[in-house]
Amino acid sequence: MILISGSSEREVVDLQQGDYEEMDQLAIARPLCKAAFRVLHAADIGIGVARAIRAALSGRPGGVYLDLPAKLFSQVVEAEAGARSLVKVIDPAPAQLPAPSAVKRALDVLKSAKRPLIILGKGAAYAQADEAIRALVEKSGIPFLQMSMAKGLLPDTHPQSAGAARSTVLKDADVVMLIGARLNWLLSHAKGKSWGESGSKKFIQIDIEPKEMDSNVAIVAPLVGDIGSCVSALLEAMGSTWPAPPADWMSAVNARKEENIAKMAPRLMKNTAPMDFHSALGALRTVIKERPDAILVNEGANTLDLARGVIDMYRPRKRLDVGTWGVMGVGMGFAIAAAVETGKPVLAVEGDSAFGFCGMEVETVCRYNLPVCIVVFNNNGIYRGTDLNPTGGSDPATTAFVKDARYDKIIEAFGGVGVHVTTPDELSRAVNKAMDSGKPTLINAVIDPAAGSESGRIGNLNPQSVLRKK
Ligand code: TZD
Ligand code: MG
Repeated sequence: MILISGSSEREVVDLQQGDYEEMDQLAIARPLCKAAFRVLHAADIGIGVARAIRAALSGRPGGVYLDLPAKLFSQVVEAEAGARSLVKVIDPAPAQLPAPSAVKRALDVLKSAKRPLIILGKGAAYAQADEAIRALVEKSGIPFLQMSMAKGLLPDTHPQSAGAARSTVLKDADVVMLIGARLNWLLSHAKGKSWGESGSKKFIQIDIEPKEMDSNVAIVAPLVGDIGSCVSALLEAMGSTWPAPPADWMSAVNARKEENIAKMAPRLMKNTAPMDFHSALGALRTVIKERPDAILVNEGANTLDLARGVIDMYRPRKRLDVGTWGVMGVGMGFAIAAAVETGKPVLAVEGDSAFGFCGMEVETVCRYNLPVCIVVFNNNGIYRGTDLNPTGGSDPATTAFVKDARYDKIIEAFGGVGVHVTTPDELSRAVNKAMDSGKPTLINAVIDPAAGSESGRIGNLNPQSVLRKK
């Protein structure tokens, strides 16, 4: 993303003389962006934009800020000189080939594995090397996990998908090959109970960013390069015969998968009011199965964590969520951008609190008549709607919202379609209708306020009281 913004006059800002909207925007943007540039002369716009494009797209992609002070806007150049000053950016995301020795090292480690695992991250999805990645995974025969925004790179229903046996494979694998996935908090930094015995694993890591290696634990086989080139190099070096992973590992993974899928199935099919997260998500899971090209936007706590596990994705880059930073309020912006950019129907599954951070954008959705269907999982609050004020005072708990609010009325104010549903059947009917019609729709989906848990599925990250622990 390149953010281009006007800014106040340099002289006034630099001397802090009190300008209208005075702010040193470049300085503020710099620590938050991959690169930040300022253009002071009209003749430099071409080169400024070229630098911004290259910075955003090369290596590990990232956001770039381009600062255009007020004085620039009044400048003029001859049309012809202006046209000549524009720069065509040649090869903005150049291939970065891995060293052959690094490819061999990675394959040697992979071959030695008794219980191998592949983890695909969003970097793998961004790389748009879908065919090569699928070929590598299938040729290796290794079980794989897909991080949230990698979901759909291979279908979540693929026979090698270990999504339903996540905790088993993380704990028991002996060699883990990361493809465009960071060992950040979403993977518990590769430490702790969920990763089994400490030191029990070897990591192979494919990433375009050399600094990513050894970020949290030692990487025995770093493979630095763009993912398409790295994966192709691995495929070629694997040759035509590559041994399948040991059968006992595959059957252990499959047994756990089947057990977990069978355990989950009845929870996803319950068709009663009030809905809980699982029964509502069970309905939406079918919608996406039948409409694999739709784009799924997702934010919230329980609404996010459970949807990630329940809703299978079938195509790459169709799932947009809060990502590594877990920021609430991205949902409507993502939904609008996805609808405008692709013209495809968008399903935005929003916690009621998450929706509150960006809900006013339904006006934009209606103004541009975008094919966006918003489902607000209304459980009367943040995580749960049943919390009590711990001080005993008359104010509601900080996590509890107005009871039984009708979010569907909000979109009606702008001419969109509002629907109030209380059962999974009603929910799927309403979503299918919205997706067929392409009309801006907001569905208020009533969820049992007692169904959620604090912080969704990441309550383990909350600080624990030393006293309570005893
Ligand atoms: N503020 C911002 C900008 N981002 C955040 N992630 C938070 C606050 C903290 N936070 C979460 O991490 S999830 C969440 C907040 C406020 C909302 C959870 O409530 P919800 O979801 O209604 O969206 P569920 O389904 O009730 O759990
Ligand atoms: Mg909620």
